[in-house]
Parts: sequence; C-alpha cells; structure tokens
Amino acid sequence: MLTLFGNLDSGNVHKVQMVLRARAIPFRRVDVRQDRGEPRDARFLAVNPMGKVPAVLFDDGDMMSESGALLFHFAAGTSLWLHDTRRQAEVLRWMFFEQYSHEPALAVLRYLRRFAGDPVQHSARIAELEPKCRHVLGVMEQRLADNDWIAGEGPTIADLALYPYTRLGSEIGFAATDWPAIGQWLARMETLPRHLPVYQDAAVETLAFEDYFGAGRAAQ
Ligand SMILES: N[C@@H](CCC(=O)N[C@@H](CS)C(=O)NCC(=O)O)C(=O)O
Repeated sequence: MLTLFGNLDSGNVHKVQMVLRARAIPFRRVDVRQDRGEPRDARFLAVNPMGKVPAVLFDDGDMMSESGALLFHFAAGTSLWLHDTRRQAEVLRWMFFEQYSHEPALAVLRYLRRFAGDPVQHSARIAELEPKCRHVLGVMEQRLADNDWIAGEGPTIADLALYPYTRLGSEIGFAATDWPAIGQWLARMETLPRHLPVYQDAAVETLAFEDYFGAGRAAQ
C-alpha cells in the first residue's frame, strides 16, 4: 500500500488525498507537520530531499512529490486528464496558474494568518498578498462565469488543484459569497461522487511522524 506524507491542514496534501479518493486507491498517511518543522527533519529529507509535502512513497521504494505531478500520475487514463493535446495544455495552463499565482497568494496568506504566530509581525507581507488573492480569485470568477469547470467540459485535475486553497479562502476573509461563480463551482465540486471535503482524511491508516520514523533513523 502506498504511503502519503503530509498533514490535514495542507491544501497541497489535500489535492492528493482528493485524487486518491476519487480513484479509490487505498493509502496510509504519515502526518508531517509544517508547524513542527517536520518537512525539514533529516528523516523526512531522506524520503523527499525537497523538504516539502505532499510526497508519496510507492511499495517498490519509488518516491514522487509535487502535488501537480501526483495529480497527473494518479489521474492518467481517467477523464480527470484529457486526451487531446490542446485540452491537456489547457489543464496545465490552469495548474501552472495555481502553482505560480494562486497558491503563492492564498496558501501563503492563510499560513501567515493562521499558523505563523502573531499576524501583526507579518502585516507588510499580508498587505502585499491580499490584492494578489483578490486578483487570482477574480481570474477564476471570470473563467467560471462562463464555464462549469476550469479547463474542460467536465472536472479535471485543474479543478482538483484549485479546489483546496479556494475553499480554504473563507478562513482568511475570501468567502465564496463574494465570488458567485466560484461559489457555484465549489458546490459543483462538492457534489461529485467520492468528493473529499477539506480537513477530512481518506487514508485507511494514519501514523504520527515519530511512530513512522522512530527516533533518529530513516524509515523504510
Ligand atoms: N509546489 C509544492 C508545494 C508544496 C508545499 O509548499 N508544501 C508545504 C506544505 S503546504 C511544505 O511542505 N512546506 C514545508 C516547508 O516549506 O518547510 C506542491 O504543490 O506540492
């Protein structure tokens, strides 16, 4: 059974949980928490030298990280990844937008507001990120005003990539009520069969970091 490393607060990890659940692929999860510095722990770095979650370890020892790569890997051969090259490029276009513009605004602002200690310490960075959040949500709102799904006729991995941090935007003052087309898209996503709500765990088994890695040694 494959092992997913990551915690439930992470939208990047949630994307992978969503595709694994959509595909009914069983997995265990090892909790790796950013607020405890666990992604930079030498034992986790032995698994993923990039020091980031999500990461997936397959039974044969192969490791894969980066949420977009993992979405692609687990969606290949399904309708979540389209066949036509132009359509594929459209899916990638929105996934690159998510990684370069959307996640660096919404996920970072959420991190600073919710997890990084006193938000007053980060007020300059927060002030910089707020208009960026409004911009990326405006881009999505415009797209979704005329399209049910971000990149295709039906849901694709571009929708999965954009879902968690858009949904979690309500935690940092970007409620879907202010973005009606986004609100309808979120509702559409949430009625898909096998949809996984944010913060829910689809793993068949969850291990704490120390239970998996033990003290001072890299786990197998
Ligand atoms: N581009 C990566 C970003 C992953 C990422 O930034 N993960 C965060 C948690 S959401 C992390 O592991 N941060 C640990 C750190 O930077 O120390 C992806 O999409 O998977």
